[in-house]
Amino acid sequence: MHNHLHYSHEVRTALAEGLPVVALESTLITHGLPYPANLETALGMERAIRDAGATPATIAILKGQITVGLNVNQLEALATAQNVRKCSRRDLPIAVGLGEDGATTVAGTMIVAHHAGISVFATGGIGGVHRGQPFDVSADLIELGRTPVAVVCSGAKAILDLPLTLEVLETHGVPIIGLGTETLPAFYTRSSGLPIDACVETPEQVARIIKAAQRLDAKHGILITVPVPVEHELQMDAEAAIQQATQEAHDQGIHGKAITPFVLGRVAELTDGQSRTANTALLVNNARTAALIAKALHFPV
Ligand code: PSU
Ligand code: MN
Repeated sequence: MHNHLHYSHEVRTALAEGLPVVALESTLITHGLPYPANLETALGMERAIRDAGATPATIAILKGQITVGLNVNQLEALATAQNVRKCSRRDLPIAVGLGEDGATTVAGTMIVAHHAGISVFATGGIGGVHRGQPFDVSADLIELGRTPVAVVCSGAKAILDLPLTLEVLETHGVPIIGLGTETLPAFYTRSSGLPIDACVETPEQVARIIKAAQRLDAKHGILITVPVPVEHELQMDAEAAIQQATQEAHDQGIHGKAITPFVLGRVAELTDGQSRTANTALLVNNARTAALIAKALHFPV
């Protein structure tokens, strides 16, 4: 355990006792979902992890202090705050050095989780390669290539170029495992049709792969993909809504950090809220699944 990190009492105790802990990111709270859905989802993910018998550790930077495990008041403050810095690898020293509030992305959360000794992390979709902009590659992919944390997700953000994202992950040596799926999940829907590296059926099998990577002294992460639950899969054509929203963002000159919130908000409108239902359902399901994997890692049968 690194002492430059601040731990909640609950997380500190769980780590000291060698109990299963699941890391959670905070960018989905500040930049991924609107209030109050963001707070409800964050609390729902924490509850799912506790119900499954593990301890949740939501990670963020509070006034420059890297914090592992947030209480309800801290989650609520983040969920309603404006102008929180979105912290990927390059942003962490800035937020810490300047005493700012920061929300960690997948990359930022992996770095802190690894320092804290947490090896399983749950989220919705990782960053990836942007459509039509093959040099706009999320730092998430590079981090997966160099930090040994298992990331449980439902694929990449729906607005990305999935085939190119898979190519970059392959280059960086990141295994992509499907838990209950033979293809890469497409976030709002269960299958993109794209091939992945292995299909397994149980959290115990995932734990065996993580253990094998640890024995190999692997420096890279592992991507564990879990499809959105069948009953919450988007029924309409997600692709058409995503393309329309992306075109509107382009036409209105929206770019940079503003693109994801704009596109996700428009997709929610265009799908009558169905995309948001799928998004929250997969987040809670991934949290629960990550807890089962963490338990299988800590208490092998
Ligand atoms: N997926 C979503 N919404 C989000 C994100 C992912 O549906 O807001 C966040 C995650 O925190 C992810 C980050 O790590 O976006 C990637 O951002 P970038 O492309 O700037 O690296
Ligand atoms: Mn990006």
